[in-house]
Amino acid sequence: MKMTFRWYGEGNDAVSLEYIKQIPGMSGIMGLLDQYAAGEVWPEDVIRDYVAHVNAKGLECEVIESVNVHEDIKLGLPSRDKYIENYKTTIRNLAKYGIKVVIYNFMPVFDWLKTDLGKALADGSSTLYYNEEDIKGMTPQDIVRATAEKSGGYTLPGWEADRLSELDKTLELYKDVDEDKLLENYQYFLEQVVPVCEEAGVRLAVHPDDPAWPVFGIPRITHTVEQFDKVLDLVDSPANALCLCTGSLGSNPDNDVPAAIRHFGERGRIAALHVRNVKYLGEREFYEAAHLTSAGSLDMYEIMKAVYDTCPDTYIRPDHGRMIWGEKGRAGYGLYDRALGATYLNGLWEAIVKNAEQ
Ligand SMILES: [Mn+2]
Repeated sequence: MKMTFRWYGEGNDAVSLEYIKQIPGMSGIMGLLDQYAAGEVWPEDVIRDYVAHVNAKGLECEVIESVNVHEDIKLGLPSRDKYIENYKTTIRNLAKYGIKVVIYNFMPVFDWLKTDLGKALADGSSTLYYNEEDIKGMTPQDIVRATAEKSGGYTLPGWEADRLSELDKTLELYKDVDEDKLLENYQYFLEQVVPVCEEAGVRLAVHPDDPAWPVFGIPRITHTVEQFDKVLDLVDSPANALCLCTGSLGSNPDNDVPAAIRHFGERGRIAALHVRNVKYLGEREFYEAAHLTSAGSLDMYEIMKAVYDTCPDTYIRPDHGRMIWGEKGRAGYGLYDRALGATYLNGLWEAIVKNAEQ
């Protein structure tokens, strides 16, 4: 297992690489270049400089997140071929500089969705929160506006302004796309991109829908074990893999997260994990809790044990943290609570490893 940390790039993250390096047991980062819109090629020289910069601080950069899939690919529009070619070029460019895993998602229109980015908890910390009741009174346009207003001026992955400015048009186009059609469009994408990944030595890792159910009646096909089985069967290759995000998949209590890790780990199809805890408050209502098992509703020991038993060589990062100790920053991506999370997960890991060696 390699413990990593998400980092948004110099000038785009309140957390420095120096601080990340000081977290015990941190091997590297999961990086991203969010200056590029979905469908654009990530240029080779920019990737080269980015990786060299991270390496110079004593950290690895083997995982890249948020190489976003252009909406036209998900919609199956004729223009998709151009964007698929660009995607292949980006994969090849990333592989040249040592990237082994590329995390992406196949969520139409919306990426992750929360109804409050700074919900106050009883202990004075704040966190991301979702309540389906709040969504019911909102249009998709409302939620985009609310999320942008609460971003604190930080870019939020999946909420790129240029993409969302076309929201009305995009929502109209999705009226003709049901789950079967979306899966068909997904297959078209994977059939072209996965062979390029195999050749380049990169594993594509799809991130689950967050939350793990459809929103605003838009189809979503990556939030249950059965759906992921279908996705993995579209192109049966180790390069067609998952980034199992425990907090996204686990937002729905019907998903047994440790069992899902075992299922896909045994199939050899987990390339990376985001590990976070969630606390259920009611039907489709939850907040992102501290990583500790007792702070939320997921069993973090069982999660790490399932990783150890079925995919021990994977990349992990502590996912979203709360804002604690007065820290201000990008929602979910402060330093302190994620560092605590990494340390806690490393502690669980040490105990699991030592217990297994006895
Ligand atoms: Mn995640």
